[in-house]
Amino acid sequence: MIGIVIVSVLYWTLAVVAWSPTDSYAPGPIDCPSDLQIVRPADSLSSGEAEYIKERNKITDEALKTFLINANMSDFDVDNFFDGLNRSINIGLAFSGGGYRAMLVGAGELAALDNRTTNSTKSGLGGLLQASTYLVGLSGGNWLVGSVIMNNWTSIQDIVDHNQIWDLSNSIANYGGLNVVKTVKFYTDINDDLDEKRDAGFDVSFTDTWGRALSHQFFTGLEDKGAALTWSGMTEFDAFKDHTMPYPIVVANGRTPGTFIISGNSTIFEFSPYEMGSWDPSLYQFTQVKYLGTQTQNGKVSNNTCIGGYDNAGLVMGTSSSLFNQFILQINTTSISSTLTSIIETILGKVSKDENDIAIYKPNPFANTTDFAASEAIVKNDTLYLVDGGEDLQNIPLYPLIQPERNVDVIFAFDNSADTNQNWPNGTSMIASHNRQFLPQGNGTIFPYVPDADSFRNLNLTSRPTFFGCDARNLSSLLTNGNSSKYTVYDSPLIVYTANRPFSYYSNVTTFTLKYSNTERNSIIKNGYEIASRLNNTLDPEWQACVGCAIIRRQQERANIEQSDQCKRCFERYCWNGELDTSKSPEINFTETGTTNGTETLPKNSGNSFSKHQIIQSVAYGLLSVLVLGAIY
Ligand SMILES: *[C@@H]1O[C@H](CO)[C@@H](O)[C@H](O)[C@H]1NC(C)=O
Ligand SMILES: *[C@@H]1O[C@H](CO)[C@@H](O)[C@H](O)[C@H]1NC(C)=O
Ligand SMILES: *[C@@H]1O[C@H](CO)[C@@H](O)[C@H](O)[C@H]1NC(C)=O
Ligand SMILES: *[C@@H]1O[C@H](CO)[C@@H](O)[C@H](O)[C@H]1NC(C)=O
Ligand SMILES: *[C@@H]1O[C@H](CO)[C@@H](O)[C@H](O)[C@H]1NC(C)=O
Ligand SMILES: *[C@@H]1O[C@H](CO)[C@@H](O)[C@H](O)[C@H]1NC(C)=O
Ligand SMILES: *[C@@H]1O[C@H](CO)[C@@H](O)[C@H](O)[C@H]1NC(C)=O
Ligand SMILES: *[C@@H]1O[C@H](CO)[C@@H](O)[C@H](O)[C@H]1NC(C)=O
Ligand SMILES: *[C@@H]1O[C@H](CO)[C@@H](O)[C@H](O)[C@H]1NC(C)=O
Ligand SMILES: *[C@@H]1O[C@H](CO)[C@@H](O)[C@H](O)[C@H]1NC(C)=O
Ligand SMILES: *[C@@H]1O[C@H](CO)[C@@H](O)[C@H](O)[C@H]1NC(C)=O
Ligand SMILES: CC(=O)N[C@H]1CO[C@H](CO)[C@@H](O)[C@@H]1O
Repeated sequence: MIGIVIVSVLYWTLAVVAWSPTDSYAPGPIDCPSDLQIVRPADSLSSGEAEYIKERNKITDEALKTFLINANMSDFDVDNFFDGLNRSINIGLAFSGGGYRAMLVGAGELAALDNRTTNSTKSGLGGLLQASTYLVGLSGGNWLVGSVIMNNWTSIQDIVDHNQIWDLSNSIANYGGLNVVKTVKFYTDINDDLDEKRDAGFDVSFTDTWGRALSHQFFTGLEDKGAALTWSGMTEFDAFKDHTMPYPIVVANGRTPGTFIISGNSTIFEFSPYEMGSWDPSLYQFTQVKYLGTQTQNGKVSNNTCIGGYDNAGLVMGTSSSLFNQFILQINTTSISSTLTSIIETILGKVSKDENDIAIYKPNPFANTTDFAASEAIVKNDTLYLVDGGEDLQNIPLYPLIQPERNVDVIFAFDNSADTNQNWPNGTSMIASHNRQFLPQGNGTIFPYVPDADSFRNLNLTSRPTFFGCDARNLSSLLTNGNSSKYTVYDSPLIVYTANRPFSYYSNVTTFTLKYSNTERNSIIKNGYEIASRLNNTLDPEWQACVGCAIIRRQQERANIEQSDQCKRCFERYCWNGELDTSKSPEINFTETGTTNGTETLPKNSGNSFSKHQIIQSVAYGLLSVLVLGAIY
């Protein structure tokens, strides 16, 4: 048994060709055509994505047929529906941020959609993942997406069964637990990696440390713990080459230099396998991920020298989740000892002075790009500053999926945010995404109407999945906002919103809980499965069919096809009908133990600050070790 494990790990290490040119964390020169233009305006999909989607759609068409047949929809002829299609149905999946909670609840939700999960086609929505075109993650949700993708398109079933990654039994700051030697090696290895990048002539930021640390949990099977694993390298995986995986996207925010708070008009960046950049008018450009680190002049490679290996997979995942910024913001609100606070503030103070609290991408590929529209702040700086994708409150990464160029029909939005005091979602992220369309940064995108946070709670819109934008024609008043003559309301996807709820486990652990036993980890994953499957399809035996109704809705509207009676019933059950209830409701207490059926209105009262305290302590010790070791080595 042990022999098999060792052999398979070795095989994997040798077979992956996703490495940086230096075979280490340091970026280094790679060949590229002379005068290569690596920046382009964001007026279309990249050719790489367009090609991928074309091939992927051949697979999703078939997988969607299978899913819809399995969904047992009445008065609906699957073949007939597909015969009438002149395009493919594009399904987008979006997994929110929220630390390990979001990663693990999201993992259960993903498992419910994955036909590789045992029995998921019966007790879940198995096959929906196979029928999906896009898979998007942000912060904790990006750890989920990145872990699955960058481990050769593994499955949650496999992660849980074989325990090769996601050992969270010790906090990341205390990696070895009682094994102090292991912890010391963890920090010295990270320190060495950072030195190599520095020695190669590149600035490192705190996010480099964070990304390397995360990689130890996510790329455990690799001998170098992912030091040389590149994000663009995923294009070398079989599951990418044969288009088995949905097209993955990870979201981060641009931070205006000199500010901490990110507003709704921040620039939203996305990392896809081929490109990094933004659709927002404040940038409206994309560059090739593979060549990050390359010196450019007006988007052209300077000096005929390209750099590779800068796009380390852990760095990209760490960028989308630069949670440490939030410690800086929250440190004064906690009750930790003043000595410790001052130590942490000293460390963090040091870091932030050099703008090191955020991810530094230097050289900035967009520097001096005068040919395309873009804001002064981003283009005029030699450094590109990126932070956690959730810092503009849009904690569900919906933005890449509402871009009309992507032609998405339906988005499954999994919200595992901690909005309320008790760490449950309350729709804040949906509201932020709705509001953004009215800002200049919205740039003609359409996002359906959503109610306020009180109504989300009072109308039980977080107790069960809720469909938004059920009737595209109702969105026509949104179309006039922005210069959108090019688009129609049918370009705005229907959104199936699903919030974190307790079924068999209280999966509302705080965002800063860093330590999970395998039992706890698996319980949260199981609860996630129950959320997405409406308790294994027991709360609503028609749940699969209702999901089918949501998927085909936009096409039915486009083609003017009447919904079946079953779909009409589904929509009455799941669509938000525009009703509001803004009252401040009284608290309702419900049992802390045992299984709930997930439908109760959740109480509002004060949460705890204990684990925040704990985490800041362990982060402080971790940082201290880095500093101490940094001084020694
Ligand atoms: C990735 O997984 C596929 C099966 O899904 C396997 O055929 C392939 O060898 C694996 N690749 C690596 C590099 O391990
Ligand atoms: C999962 O779905 C894919 C695509 O439809 C299919 O090729 C594969 O056989 C299915 N796997 C299982 C275990 O059902
Ligand atoms: C899968 O379903 C079968 C038949 O209903 C059942 O016997 C089996 O225990 C299930 N397996 C799991 C892992 O749930
Ligand atoms: C780039 O942004 C940083 C951080 O705000 C600032 O200190 C620096 O002066 C800027 N550089 C240029 C060339 O504007
Ligand atoms: C965002 O909007 C606010 C208010 O409209 C404005 O003060 C601020 O400068 C804007 N920030 C950016 C980065 O555009
Ligand atoms: C051009 O490349 C050479 C060799 O790599 C290097 O020595 C030189 O500094 C580079 N010049 C610029 C302007 O980057
Ligand atoms: C925390 O409080 C101290 C003292 O009041 C202040 O100097 C510091 O800037 C505050 N830090 C943050 C992140 O607000
Ligand atoms: C922009 O171009 C000017 C003129 O070539 C140069 O001096 C400046 O350093 C460039 N700025 C950046 C951020 O590359
Ligand atoms: C919803 O969450 C936001 C963000 O945490 C919070 O500010 C707001 O008070 C919450 N509102 C309700 C009604 O729960
Ligand atoms: C989780 O939710 C339950 C019920 O709302 C609440 O009693 C508990 O305090 C919450 N736990 C955390 C860590 O917020
Ligand atoms: C929300 O759920 C609670 C508890 O199950 C129920 O009492 C209430 O009537 C529901 N409200 C609506 C608008 O469905
Ligand atoms: C539809 C729309 O408004 N698109 C605009 C997005 O922003 C870019 C850059 O400012 C414009 O060129 C587009 O026309």
